[in-house]
Amino acid sequence: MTTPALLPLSGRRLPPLNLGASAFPHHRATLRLSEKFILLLILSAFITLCFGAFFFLPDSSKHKRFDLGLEDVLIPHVDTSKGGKNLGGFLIHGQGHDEHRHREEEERLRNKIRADHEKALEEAKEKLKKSRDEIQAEIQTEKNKVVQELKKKDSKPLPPVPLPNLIGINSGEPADPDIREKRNKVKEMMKHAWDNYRQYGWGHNELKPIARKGHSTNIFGNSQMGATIVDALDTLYIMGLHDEFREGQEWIDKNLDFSVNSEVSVFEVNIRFIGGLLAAYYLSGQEVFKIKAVQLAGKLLPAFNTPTGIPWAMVNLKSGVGRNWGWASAGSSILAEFGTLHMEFVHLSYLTGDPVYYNKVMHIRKLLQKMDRPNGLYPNYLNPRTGRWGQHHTSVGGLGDSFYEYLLKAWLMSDKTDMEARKMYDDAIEAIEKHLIRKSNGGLTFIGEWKNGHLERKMGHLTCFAGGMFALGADGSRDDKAGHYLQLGAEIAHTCHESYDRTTLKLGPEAFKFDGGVEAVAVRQNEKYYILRPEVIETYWYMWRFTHDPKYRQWGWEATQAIDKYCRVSGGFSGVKDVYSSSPTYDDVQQSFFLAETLKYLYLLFSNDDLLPLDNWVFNTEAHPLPVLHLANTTLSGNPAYR
Ligand code: DMJ
Repeated sequence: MTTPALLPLSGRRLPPLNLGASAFPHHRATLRLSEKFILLLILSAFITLCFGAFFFLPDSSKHKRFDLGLEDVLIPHVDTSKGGKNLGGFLIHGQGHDEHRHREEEERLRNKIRADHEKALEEAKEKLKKSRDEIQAEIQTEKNKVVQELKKKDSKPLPPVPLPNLIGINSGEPADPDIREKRNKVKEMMKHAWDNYRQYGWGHNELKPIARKGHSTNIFGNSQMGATIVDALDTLYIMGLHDEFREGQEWIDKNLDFSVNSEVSVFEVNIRFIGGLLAAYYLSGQEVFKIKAVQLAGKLLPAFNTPTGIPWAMVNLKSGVGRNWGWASAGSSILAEFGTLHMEFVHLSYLTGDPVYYNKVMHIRKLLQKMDRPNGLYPNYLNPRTGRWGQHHTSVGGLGDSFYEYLLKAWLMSDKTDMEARKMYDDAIEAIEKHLIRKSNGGLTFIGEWKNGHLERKMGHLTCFAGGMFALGADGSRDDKAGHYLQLGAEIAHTCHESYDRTTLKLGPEAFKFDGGVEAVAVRQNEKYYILRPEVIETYWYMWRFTHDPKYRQWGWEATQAIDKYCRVSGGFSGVKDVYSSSPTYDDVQQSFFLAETLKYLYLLFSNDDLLPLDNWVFNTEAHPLPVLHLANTTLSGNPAYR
């Protein structure tokens, strides 16, 4: 008996059900079946069973019978000692039973089958009488069940991992009342930024504090993934803003969904989302953050499907299709983007026991190691199809910056065992010092940009992070040049402070020049803005940790006051368009990194060193702290022993 033979029962074919198959591609076939079709299928199976049972019942005259398992037809108290055999659940009885009793039972069985059959037919007819709306509602219920099942499957707990030593997550209260007050001021600013985002931009990526509505940029595609929530979590945590942390966690748990048809920046999503989620996981121990980080990482992996394994800059989270920025030289991927995945991806492999993430970033490293470097410098552009450099432009600011930072931090994060990363860092920094770092006529050390054999004497705000990086890398440097690198860090911090101090607002411009009598000042109008960036304050904090020179706290306090005075509005904090103007206009964006980085580094600057000590924590480039992994004598090649 086949299903089509039953179709006339319904009198008409229902249109095939569409249970949102696009959302659940692997359930596509099932979900397209019509509901009636499913009913009829069940019915036909039942009828087949009934008729089969009816026609193939053994003849009782042969005094043998199979127990069908129906309670009301069971022969009670079968005694196998009287010749009955138990064969794997089927009972075969011996001869000598009363024939009349068997006929009666057989008749009763036939009647029961007939009655069940009729009942099933009635039920099926009832179902077929249902209105379209009722059927739709039932479909919806079934669909919800499938969604719930899938969710359960997706969020199944990951293998347990022994957590590294998580030291200093609840410390840092300074004894000095003046410093405590400054620290509290920073916390109050965080609260102002968060509360306004909470009120006007909740769930959007960022906030427009003047228009008082959500904001997003192309780095997040057209998604609404709550970038500010994810980016801010660990800052909330270390500041003790636990209610705010919990509302963020709740939103992430209920709403953060990566199955969106949105083309996002692999780099930005990695540093802000994966970094933010991993840090929140390590600080709070809440599994949801780890699970979300791993889900998201899975969505980024298709970006690595290029001929060389160098990932595309962007990937569509739903389709997995990747591409590069239109503006990048010759279709290239960007050094600071594909070179800033290492920390997060190593942690993903550590936490999941799956080497796929580790292998992806190690492949990038190996490929870079093999390539010729003009003057020992890494160009910012690399074509992921050909594996060849694009334009020979090298920068420690935008397009290059965090690649160098991650070489150093890979070494630190490995408990200083990843010597390959340390060597690459040392080699790169040597070439940078030789070709890019100069002293201005006025005695300011600056880092310029190398463009096709020519040094541009311009430094970006982004480049100012390098002061902290040099200080962080001083210990363990080649030829014991620790003092030299700490000094270099101090000089960069000084130069960047000058770039702030020489403005009207005491906030630094986006880029500043050292040319034609100009020193640490922006020349072009479109380089005079300050968008709440953290790099200068980041360097103050590292320099403070390594030297405890009070000037770094002083400079940090100057910046705090300037931000509060010129960037604070009633709806949050905004960037300003011209730091040299006494009546600046706002850009109306509260960047997520303001909460993730700028305010976190300020808070750390006014905290004791036992809050997130640098021997135990390494900050990713978005200031998300990740613990040092003590992996000496181990590999991350998927050995379950290290899960
Ligand atoms: C942040 O997202 C990160 O620090 C990144 O490495 C560079 N730019 C911004 C902040 O300026």
